[in-house]
Amino acid sequence: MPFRAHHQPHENNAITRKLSESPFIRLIRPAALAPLLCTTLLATGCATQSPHAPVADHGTATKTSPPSESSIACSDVWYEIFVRSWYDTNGDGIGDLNGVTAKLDYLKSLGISGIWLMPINPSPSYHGYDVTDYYGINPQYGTMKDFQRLLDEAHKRGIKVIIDLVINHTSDQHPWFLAASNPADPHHDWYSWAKPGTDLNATSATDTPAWHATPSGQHYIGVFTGTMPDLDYDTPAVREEMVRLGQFWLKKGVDGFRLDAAQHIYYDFKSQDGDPAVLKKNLTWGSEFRRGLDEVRPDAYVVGEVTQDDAEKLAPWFKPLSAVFDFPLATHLIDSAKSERAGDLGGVLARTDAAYRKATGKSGVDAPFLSNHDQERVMSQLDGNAQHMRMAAALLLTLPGQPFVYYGEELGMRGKKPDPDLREPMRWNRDPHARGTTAWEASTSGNGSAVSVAAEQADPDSLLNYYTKLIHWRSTIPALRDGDYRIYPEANDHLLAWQRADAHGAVLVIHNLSGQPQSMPLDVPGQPRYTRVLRQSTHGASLHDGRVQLPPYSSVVLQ
Ligand SMILES: [Ca+2]
Repeated sequence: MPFRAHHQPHENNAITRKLSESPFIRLIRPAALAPLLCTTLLATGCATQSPHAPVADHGTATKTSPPSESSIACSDVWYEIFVRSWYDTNGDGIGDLNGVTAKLDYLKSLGISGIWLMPINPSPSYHGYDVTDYYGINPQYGTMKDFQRLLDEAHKRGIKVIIDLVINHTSDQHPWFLAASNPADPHHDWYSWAKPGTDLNATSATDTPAWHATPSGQHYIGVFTGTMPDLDYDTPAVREEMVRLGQFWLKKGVDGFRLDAAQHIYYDFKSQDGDPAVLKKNLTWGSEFRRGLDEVRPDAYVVGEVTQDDAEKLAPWFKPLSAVFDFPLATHLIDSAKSERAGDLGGVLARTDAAYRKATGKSGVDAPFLSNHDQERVMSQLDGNAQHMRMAAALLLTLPGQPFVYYGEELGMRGKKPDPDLREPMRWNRDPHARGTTAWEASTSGNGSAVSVAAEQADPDSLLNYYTKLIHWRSTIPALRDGDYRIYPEANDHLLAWQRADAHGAVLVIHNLSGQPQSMPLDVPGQPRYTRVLRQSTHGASLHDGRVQLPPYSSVVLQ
């Protein structure tokens, strides 16, 4: 289901105040302002989505403009935050919810329109993916009041907030599981127990032992580890509880969820890999959950973690959920940036778009990303090559859908496994020990003082400013943000080109992945004629004699 913009009057007022302070608005004579605002509104139709585009939100223009197609398919750039590593406001070295609030203006200036908070519930682990109280806030991160303030402040800035919902499994210290070992307790049926004849050596869907023993010698399923017992979704009370849980957080004001381990709700054993009956049960559950959320908030954005290796296997999930993360695409994007060759990426994008369009009847539903908290950071995958990093970012941020950026990615932070090294403290200052920088673990991944917000904000050519520029391309060019994907034929393997088209017209995006200048013909039969360079990531792109000339490692948008 498409994401619908969440318009609240108080948000719009906040944006009006912000805009009246913006240099862009101040530069324009009042007489010129009204038509410009109207035109822009009609073109974007996405008032709370475009942080740096001039947004008409005062009265008449909003009311008299019919909702445009683009307001239905508004495409946000999301940002994944590990709260523990983000920003510490009380000096205990641990990031906190007030720290997220404190840095909303940083995200706003980057152009982010939504944040995904990794688990914020109480949990015995540092990462939080084993919850002991789904209705509470991890006391290390703050209080429910802090969370409410974070939601209010984010919404004032037009930034949506989704939270991680870790509902495939609980912690083995969750009161439900502690009670469940008693077969007479109603919670016993909330988990899956071995019966006589069960193969206790079975391999789980994540390639670990599936069965684990309690101290009393009963065996239960834990698809990831024994400390994460899987809930049994065949038990109606479990499904009802999780709908209640989703509704609880929507009523608090969250804008949706990231569903952890979504495919493992019913996919427990390796032997079930690719089993259509298991997929069907998962999708049926997803639809039931979605209907429950719809009762409170039909526009809630729900993005699922489904680790499958091609778009055909991901496509069915786009019916119950708003989107699933595009894991296979991430690999292709990084491979192309690294090899400086398009390879099959153009074909992958076309097949992906076709698969999702077939499943949903829409374009632009994808949730692309480069890496997340479970994967080697992009800059490490690219061996620290700054040009390749820029190309990967440019590919990501010119795609259809709702791209996700992992915190620190925009700085070029590095990090390889083990997991804690993928989740190191966000680098705010040149000095890693500066006040506010979290210290729950040391920064060991070789992120020097130059890889910091302070250093990169001061450098116009920094990766941070590159991300900011690309995200703002997206917020100021409606077709780039909300348009659908159309393949554009080109034969040069160092180039990647695609069209993005909406009701207002098409733009052509071209990336030169290589370190050499490249040129490309634009007089392709059957394709629109592009005659103007609308944006370029570096200087020196030009159009003449029916060809576009591209400097090394550059991206352009043509109209
Ligand atoms: Ca703290």
